[in-house]
Amino acid sequence: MVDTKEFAQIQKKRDREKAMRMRRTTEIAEPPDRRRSIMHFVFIKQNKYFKVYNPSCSNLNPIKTPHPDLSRVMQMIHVFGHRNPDTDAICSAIGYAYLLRQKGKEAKAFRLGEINAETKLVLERFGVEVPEMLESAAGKDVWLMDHNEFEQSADGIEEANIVGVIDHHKIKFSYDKPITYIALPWGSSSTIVAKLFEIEGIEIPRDIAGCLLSAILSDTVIFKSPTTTDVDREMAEKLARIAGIDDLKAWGIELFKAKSKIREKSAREIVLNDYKVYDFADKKFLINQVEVIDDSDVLARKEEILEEMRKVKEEQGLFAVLTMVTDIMKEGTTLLVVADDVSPIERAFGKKVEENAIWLPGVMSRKKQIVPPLEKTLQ
Ligand SMILES: [Mn+2]
Repeated sequence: MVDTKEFAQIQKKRDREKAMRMRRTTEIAEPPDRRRSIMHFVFIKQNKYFKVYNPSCSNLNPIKTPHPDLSRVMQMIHVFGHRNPDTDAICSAIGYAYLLRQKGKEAKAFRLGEINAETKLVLERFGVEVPEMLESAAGKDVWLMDHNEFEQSADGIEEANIVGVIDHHKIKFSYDKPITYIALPWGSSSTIVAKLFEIEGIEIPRDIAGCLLSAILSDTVIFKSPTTTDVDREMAEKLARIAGIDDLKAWGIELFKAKSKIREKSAREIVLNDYKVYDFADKKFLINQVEVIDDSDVLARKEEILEEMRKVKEEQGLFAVLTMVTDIMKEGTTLLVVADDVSPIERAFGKKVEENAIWLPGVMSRKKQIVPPLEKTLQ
């Protein structure tokens, strides 16, 4: 048993140590030369948004035990979104790399694949350069944007030094050391980036605002997707004012028109338009999405598309290839299905697959309305 006196002494000692730690943290934050390298972490700790960030604590006590990565802090940070990038993957990376640079870090946005027609339109409209392609992340300091699964990330990600993650997808991430992980269930990663500008008190330039705005419109399907939150709407309006976009919705439709120029695309390009590969209890699903203003162009080519889906399934040894043909005006999705066994898919959506298709009214979002029911049925 510990007696009261001894207990009080232990308590006192602990308080003293805590005070020392706190003092160190403040001291470290002050010298201007060191400030740059660790300000990020100190800022996060002192900020009222602490809970949201849930940052690593080891970074706060570098004098006592030098953090192994302090020496690398000024190395260039590679910021990138997922493979087969969409507008959010590209624009959130462009926005966050800019924000990091404003905070005195060396950071650059990269891409993990060719940009789509929509992203191209956005970058041209706001005069932003297409990010460089990243061949391998091995040995590099990286920030993952708009994804957290290694399967969707860069080659060599296992050998990269992950500094942080900003994402709005389900968390399937584990790492062998503490990092900054910012996850919020908002409509786009670009909304989170815009919020970070606000929190840091850094002004968003016009071109970055245009990129972030476009990514919000794209990811939320002009606010029609059930993933949309009030924060997305608020942020989009604020960004539109900065970017000089008067009619948000008209710009959104223009983006979707660019994205859905299906006639110019080959069946293969349609099947691999915007896909992600998922592993549901060892069954690999490739789930692709095509968002269109009018689905008749795509559905007229259904047989040709199904044929290509069968080829992709064979080539990649998949259990199923699904193509969501989402009509943003009708607000629904025709799910094209090629699978070893359609029964789990039928159970997941409570409907029969007829002629390789299921009509799903109201379904707009892969991650919220397609992935969860499949995962639930299969696991
Ligand atoms: Mn996204």
